[in-house]
Amino acid sequence: MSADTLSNLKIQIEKLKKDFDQNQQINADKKLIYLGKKGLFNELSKEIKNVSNENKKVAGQLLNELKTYLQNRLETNSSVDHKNKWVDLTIPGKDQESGHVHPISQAIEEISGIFQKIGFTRVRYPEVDWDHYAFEALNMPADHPARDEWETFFVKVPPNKKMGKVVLTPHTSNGQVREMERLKHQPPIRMINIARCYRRQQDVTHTQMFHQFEGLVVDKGINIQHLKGTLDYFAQEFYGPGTKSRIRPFHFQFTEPSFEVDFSCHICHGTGLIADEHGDKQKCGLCKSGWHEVGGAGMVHPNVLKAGGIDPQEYTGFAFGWGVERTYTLRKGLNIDDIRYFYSGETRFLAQF
Ligand code: FA5
Repeated sequence: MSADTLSNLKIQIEKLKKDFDQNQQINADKKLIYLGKKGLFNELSKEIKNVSNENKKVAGQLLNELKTYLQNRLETNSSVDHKNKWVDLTIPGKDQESGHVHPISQAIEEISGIFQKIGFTRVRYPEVDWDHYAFEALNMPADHPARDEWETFFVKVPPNKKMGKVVLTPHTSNGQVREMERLKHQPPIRMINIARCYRRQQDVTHTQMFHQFEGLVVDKGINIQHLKGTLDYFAQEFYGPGTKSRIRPFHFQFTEPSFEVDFSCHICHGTGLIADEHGDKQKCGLCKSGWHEVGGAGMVHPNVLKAGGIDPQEYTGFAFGWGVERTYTLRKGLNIDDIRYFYSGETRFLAQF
């Protein structure tokens, strides 16, 4: 047991030395990380309490040697010769690492551009909004069971008599009636609303904060073909030529009919099968079915048009709402199996984009 602890300590000392030698930071930072009060050396020294009494002396010696090693290295690596007090100005400086736009912000810019090319206007609506816009005006009256699907965070403030409680928006559909109001109930409407959304969900495909983009088109004579054409256009623009879209019957309270939207898989091109090294067909490992689901869509429910002051006898519309993270991770060449990485602050992950 005690020998084990001593050999563990030796391993950790070697690891720390290696880590120190590979660390490219400037000396002042390294000094703080390794020899600072809360530095790695002091952390490791605490291990001595686990070493048996008979081995404590050896452990102490090893730690002293480690400290001297680190101190010497810091001194020899320094561009300042402390003994002679001169500075070697010819030593090249260290490049400042420059950051870049977050991959999800890049995706948002690209998505906005794609829709702006076909006449959609990018809008922003509150991410902390009234229940009225998030649910009530979307044909989900108080206590309607459909509300449960949105796993909503409610804000602890007094409710408004007309607008209800305050919520962290669980979807960008809150922008639908707001846009109808902004345009004084006068179609044509062609909006793309991209914003943060919040839900009580967390796993490899869900985060508590995520982004959605919501399209809304309202005009005279708008039908499902316009929706399908828009989906196909986006599929080709965002995922590349040959990508197809598919709609499947679904249910949302605020669209009728409603659909789930899928895009064809870029690996197996919608077949669900790929050939292995012997030419035999195997199930596609990415999609398993040929298609990836990205979100919902449908024809705007007459009650939603009415809530926005638009006559459903005169106008019709379509709407769609998809997750930016989900849409982005399905892109060719990206193999992101956990969307939580986007918000982990892990620079080794983010630097790849
Ligand atoms: C909606 O939110 C509807 N508002 C979409 C809609 C708009 C339908 C307009 C019809 C007309 P849904 O709950 O399925 O639908 O979410 C849509 C997409 O948002 C999901 O497919 C997923 O891509 C993304 N999404 C939902 N919850 C999360 C989450 N917690 N983390 C990451 N992405 C999420």
